[in-house]
Amino acid sequence: MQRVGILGLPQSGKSTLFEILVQGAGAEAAASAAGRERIAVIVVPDPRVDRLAAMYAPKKTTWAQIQFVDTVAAGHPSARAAAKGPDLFSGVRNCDALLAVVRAFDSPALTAPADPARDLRELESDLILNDLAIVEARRDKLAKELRVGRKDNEREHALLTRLAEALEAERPLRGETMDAEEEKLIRGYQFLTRKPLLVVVNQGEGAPRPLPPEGPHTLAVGLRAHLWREVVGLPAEERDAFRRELGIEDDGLSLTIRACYRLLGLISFFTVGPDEVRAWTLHRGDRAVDAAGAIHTDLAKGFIRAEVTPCDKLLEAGSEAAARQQRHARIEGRDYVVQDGDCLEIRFNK
Ligand SMILES: Nc1nc2c(ncn2[C@@H]2O[C@H](COP(=O)(O)OP(=O)(O)O)[C@@H](O)[C@H]2O)c(=O)[nH]1
Ligand SMILES: [Mg+2]
Repeated sequence: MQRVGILGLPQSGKSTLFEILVQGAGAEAAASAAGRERIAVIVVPDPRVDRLAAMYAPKKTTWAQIQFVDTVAAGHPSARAAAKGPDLFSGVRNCDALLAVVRAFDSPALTAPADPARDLRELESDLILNDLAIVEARRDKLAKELRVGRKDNEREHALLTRLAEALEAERPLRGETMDAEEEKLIRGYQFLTRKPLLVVVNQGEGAPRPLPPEGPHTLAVGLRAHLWREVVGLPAEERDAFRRELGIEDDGLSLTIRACYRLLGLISFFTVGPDEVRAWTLHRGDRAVDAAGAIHTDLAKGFIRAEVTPCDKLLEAGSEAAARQQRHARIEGRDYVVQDGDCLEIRFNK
């Protein structure tokens, strides 16, 4: 399951967004063992799953899931002093992506007027310093080894030198190109500025502010935390009507999750039948054999072929038989690149 860590300066609206996600999905949040984070497993809303479930009336319907982590304020001077270096971000270190909430509304609790670009710079520079501390500590150790003639980590030393240069020039590592071997060398460090970043500009109630520029592995969306918090506070059946009244088309949960999927390059495929209709998560570009492996390692090991029907065609046809008759079902091999919305049936040798 993919994990997204929410970061931001104090009072930017992190916890408000987290509540929107938790309540919107009808989930529950749990405190982490250290007590510094709250974690929630969120069911990914997907109207395609609803429609497939209506068609099959299965015994069980399983939606995809994604995890969100709400942290204590990062980048706050007192938080910075309290937590020594890397520890400040320990709660999001093992996340697949980071979500930075920046404040674009004026808050009575804060004297500084809203300046999303300034806050984003401040947060990014905290992340950069955190990565730089790790890079430098490791590079010093490797340099000592090199001096006494131990050359086995020469490649890593050269790479870390390059990364240190980027960080010192205040360039996050998201923009650095690395080959597969280099990726592997640094994977264990979990560099924060290497993680894809979703910037959520909390627009407040006023005129929306421009979004920061998007870049490599960086997306930006606008959010109206207060308003959307009110909407999810209503009973589920009243939410749509209230949203229409306010002229809000989207809801915070769907918008945030869609953005995370886009940021992480995720797609969904489905398995369908009278027992279960289920959504699964893959990376864009993954093959049929990877989809089989997501379901069970045995299915990947014994993979023979996949029967593929795009779910919109299946829903249009109304039944598997009709979809076959209309030639929407195809047989594909292990290297078939799975498309978002494919319904897959994997044939395999036990
Ligand atoms: N006016 C306004 N206040 C907001 C908005 N979003 C959050 N707040 C308020 O800002 C304060 C901090 O929000 P919170 O989510 O706790 O921020 P955190 O410190 O980043 O977790 C709370 O009093 C929120 O009610 C918004 O969109 N508009
Ligand atoms: Mg908070």
